[in-house]
Amino acid sequence: MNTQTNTSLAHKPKILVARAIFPEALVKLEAFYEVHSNQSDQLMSAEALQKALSDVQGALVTGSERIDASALALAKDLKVVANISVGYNNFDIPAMNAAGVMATNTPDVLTDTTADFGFALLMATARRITESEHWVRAGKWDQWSIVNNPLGMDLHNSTVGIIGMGRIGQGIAKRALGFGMKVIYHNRSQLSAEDEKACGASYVAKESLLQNADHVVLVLPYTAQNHHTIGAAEIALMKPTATLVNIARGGIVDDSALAQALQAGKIFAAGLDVFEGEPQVHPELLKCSNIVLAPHIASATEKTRRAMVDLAIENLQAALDGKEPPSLINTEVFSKA
Ligand code: 8YV
Repeated sequence: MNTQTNTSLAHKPKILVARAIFPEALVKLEAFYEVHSNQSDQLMSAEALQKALSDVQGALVTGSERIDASALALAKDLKVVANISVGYNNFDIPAMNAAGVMATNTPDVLTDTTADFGFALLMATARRITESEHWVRAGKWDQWSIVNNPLGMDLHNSTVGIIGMGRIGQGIAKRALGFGMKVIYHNRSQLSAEDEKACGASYVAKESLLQNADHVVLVLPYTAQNHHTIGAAEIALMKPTATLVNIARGGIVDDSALAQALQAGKIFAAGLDVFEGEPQVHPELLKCSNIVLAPHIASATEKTRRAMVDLAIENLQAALDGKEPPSLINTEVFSKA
């Protein structure tokens, strides 16, 4: 790890920036803190992270850094870990509570960017855009054809089934309405009548969603209960013409079962931005042509990534100033402090 320390500011609180961030954001932090930053962007080992957290009061991390009891074992001064991510399945919240460490995330600022991407992935998947591009690049396009061109599935007038109807799920539903799609959804809890109306969505049981949707989009948070929400049994309920899009988290889909289903033509196609064990991708998925693959980039526009970093910094600063961070997850730690 290439760790840089600004030693001239030793009287300032120490913080860790676990991954590369925008240079301007680093400069902003250096005005207030003694910053230990990992601008090499190389993922730290668990041991290096534990050591790096041992003498800092705050840390900015991403979804790739696991913050659990072991990471916190030597962290005697740590007050806050600010995730540059809305999902926080990398946080062991009970362990952070036990250590008295505030956990924060970055909701709202990425909702529309992520919903845009979910819709883009859905369109690319249904209309076989990457498969078509590979076909053109491979020189296989020798003539226009009614039937011997990559034929896709329509979005307009189709039914989209959204599993996980938080802010991003609702954003996708609103976009689907613009395409004249029928929107059904499944969620831990049903939305208020007002929210359902705003995104034209009807609540259905998971089985009914899988049976009726032409396109299934996954936007639920990863929890132990949500592990393999979609496996072989769920795929078996889907229409053979259906598509599946996962912009949620790896582990929500059983990637091995999905690869088998895609290879056997049990569903039409899949679009994946997240993978079990990413950045590794299941080798059988790589063999499928009816798939669109992306490297976990749903929030990746420069404007949004800057907004995520800024919100994470705001959270960290509030916590270190003794104020309640705007997106504090474990409020009990703040109220006890
Ligand atoms: C992050 C994400 O880029 O916010 C999330 O939950 O999935 C992405 O926006 C990723 O988690 C890296 O921190």
